Amino acid sequence: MAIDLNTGSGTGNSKIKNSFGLAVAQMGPVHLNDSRVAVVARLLEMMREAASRGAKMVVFPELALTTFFPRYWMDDAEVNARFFEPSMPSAETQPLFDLAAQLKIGFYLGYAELTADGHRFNTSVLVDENAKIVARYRKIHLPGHSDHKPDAPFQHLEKKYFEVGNEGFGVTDMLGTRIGQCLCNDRRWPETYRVMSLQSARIVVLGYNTPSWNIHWSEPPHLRMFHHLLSLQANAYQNGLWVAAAAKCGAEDGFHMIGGSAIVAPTGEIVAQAQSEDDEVIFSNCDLGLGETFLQHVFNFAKHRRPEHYKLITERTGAGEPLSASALKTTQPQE
Ligand code: ING
Repeated sequence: MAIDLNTGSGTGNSKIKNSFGLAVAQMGPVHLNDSRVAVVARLLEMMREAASRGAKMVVFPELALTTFFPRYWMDDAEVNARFFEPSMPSAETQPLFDLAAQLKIGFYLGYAELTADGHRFNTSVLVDENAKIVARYRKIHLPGHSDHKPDAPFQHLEKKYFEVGNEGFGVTDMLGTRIGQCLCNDRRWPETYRVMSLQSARIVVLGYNTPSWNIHWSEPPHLRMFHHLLSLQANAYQNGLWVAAAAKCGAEDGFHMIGGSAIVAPTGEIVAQAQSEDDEVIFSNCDLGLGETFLQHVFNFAKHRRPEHYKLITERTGAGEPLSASALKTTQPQE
């Protein structure tokens, strides 16, 4: 069924003609010894709160079911057994799906995926209002390292514990609109959003776990929050998107991660932001037509983009030498 992306069928009790009630459920710390049952109980409570605010969808964080375990050097057998999900839903997460179906609310959930044939991904899923998993995303931009840095205050072993995602940046028609998803470090890369906005996404949702400390240089702490919000705001504006980002934050066994969960409008403005570093639900009635203004004019992709001049973006991985004048020249495309 074709969806008119600009009228949507969102509910939301607001005067906005095509409002979409969107909630972000920020999580406070999850400690090494916290059980999945205890964590899921927190998620259930926030899902109820989100539904009570009129949300059609609630966004949970990256790796929402466990502590941010890439900060620890562990052998694979232990890490697989303690932190990965061999199935979704599982016995512990089934209550989340049951409540979602009861409340008729969709959700995004980040978790560590262990496939039947032993592959490991940092994964998120989009679940519709009937608790059906309608999309899966496997994190593409993996930060950190794969080697053990014993002298560092903590590790960041996403390149050890996860493979690069192999299913691309897809978008999904659900809840009366078109939604894309990504994870944490992906939000810092403009390519992430552009690929999804070129597929006409109207909303991009994501979870993150962002350490406050930089183990590579003494980065002033305020820059973590600044760069996080800058990434969301710039890319929301430049792609005519609503962007919703859910942190898992606070000090997990003493290791601090930033909060700053936010909902950002296609204007680039922050319309809702978490104030705590604990479990907290933020909500906005999003006008799905708001992006139209930008996508019809300043960011009218079809009218203004010139991909014939952008080839380096997909041809080169790292920065290299300047292109020659002749290589820079292109033949004007047929109008
Ligand atoms: N965490 C961090 C993030 O991208 C990071 C890692 C922080 C990279 C700051 C660069 C700068 O938000 C995850 N999990 O990707």
